[in-house]
Amino acid sequence: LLKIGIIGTGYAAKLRAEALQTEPRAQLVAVAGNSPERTQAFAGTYNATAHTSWQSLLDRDDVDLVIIATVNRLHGTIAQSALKAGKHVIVEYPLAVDVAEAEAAISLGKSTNKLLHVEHIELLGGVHQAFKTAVPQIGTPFFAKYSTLKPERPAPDRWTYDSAQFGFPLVGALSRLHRLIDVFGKVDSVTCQAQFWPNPAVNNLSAFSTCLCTVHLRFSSGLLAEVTYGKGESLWQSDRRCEVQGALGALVFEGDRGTLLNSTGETPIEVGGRRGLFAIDTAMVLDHLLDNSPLYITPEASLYTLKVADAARRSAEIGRAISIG
Ligand code: NAP
Ligand code: BLA
Repeated sequence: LLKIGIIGTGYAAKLRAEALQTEPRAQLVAVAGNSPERTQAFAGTYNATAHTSWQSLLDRDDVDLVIIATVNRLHGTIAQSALKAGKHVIVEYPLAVDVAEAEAAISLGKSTNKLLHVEHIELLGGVHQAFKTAVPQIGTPFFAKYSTLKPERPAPDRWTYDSAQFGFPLVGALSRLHRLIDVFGKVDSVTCQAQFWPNPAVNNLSAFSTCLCTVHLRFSSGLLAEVTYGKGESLWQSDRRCEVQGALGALVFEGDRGTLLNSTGETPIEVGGRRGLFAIDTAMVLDHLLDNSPLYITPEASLYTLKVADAARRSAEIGRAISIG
């Protein structure tokens, strides 16, 4: 029986704990959270021990696997400490907000011979599966446009609206770049613009009320992609749309609806759901640890996308294109 500790008590942590409740091969034994009340409540619900710090959870000898589902800023440090403590690690994306920290965690995973798995549930979702299956039907793709905009009014006083906790927007929302890199491969260069609106209602200089990033990616294949990501109270129009144009046709995904366009007209594409993805990820990790079955992603692949996202951050800062080494 694999004994599991969860760090975090929010949405992802809850779905992990629920997945473990129906899992005969594993048992949730410990949880470490931020606010003591929420940690106690979480521990009570799932019959685990509450810890006031993630360090004390890592000190336990009976924990085999740690799930890191707390704010992004802490991912890299906790992952490294957990591996040093001899634990297997699942970390929700991003592996770290900083490239050097992510690299250090990956080499620790290798030297300790423990599993380091970075969750990328967007790859498991119905839209991505349908997208990946349909891409060969449009011939050589040359242009992609992917936009996720989320108006939220008023801007919440949450860690996801604080650059110090979330990281650069495309680092925190790494899945937006990772989806495209998973399908289209290596990136040669990146140009990015980022806008932030301050949030005077929050007593914290790294908090924003809106962020909006647009990045252009030149893939090694020659494909050009434009990715827009934004959230907050200055946005008035929501968007969740991905479009790819190719020599023989185009694919458009709007929300959960997919369409193939080509010389014969328009054909709807069947798209599966995006529920239960944390449970699928959890089961795949247990299958991997206990039966040696393959995982759907490597930490190196996640690191590569993190490098592209970090290049986008630097590009926005200096106002010029950045080549990916
Ligand atoms: P969430 O619901 O906001 O939970 C965040 C957790 O971090 C809570 O336990 C919260 O505790 C704690 N926390 C908040 N501020 C903190 C601070 N300053 N220092 C230490 N801990 C703090 O977030 P979530 O959606 O579960 O996201 C957790 C991780 O999963 C993130 O890395 C995210 O990128 C990743 N992820 C989430 C999803 C998703 O669908 N939600 C999908 C993919 C990846 P308190 O509430 O007590 O403050
Ligand atoms: C991703 N969702 C995320 C992330 C955060 C949240 C912090 C990681 C950062 C990012 O990629 O943006 C948080 N998502 C939320 C919150 C809500 C939300 C607070 O929808 C509030 C309603 N997540 C959900 C729900 C679904 C969901 C209800 O909370 C859908 C059933 C799915 N969230 C979901 C998926 C991802 C994600 C599939 C991966 C990102 C992607 O698909 O690109």
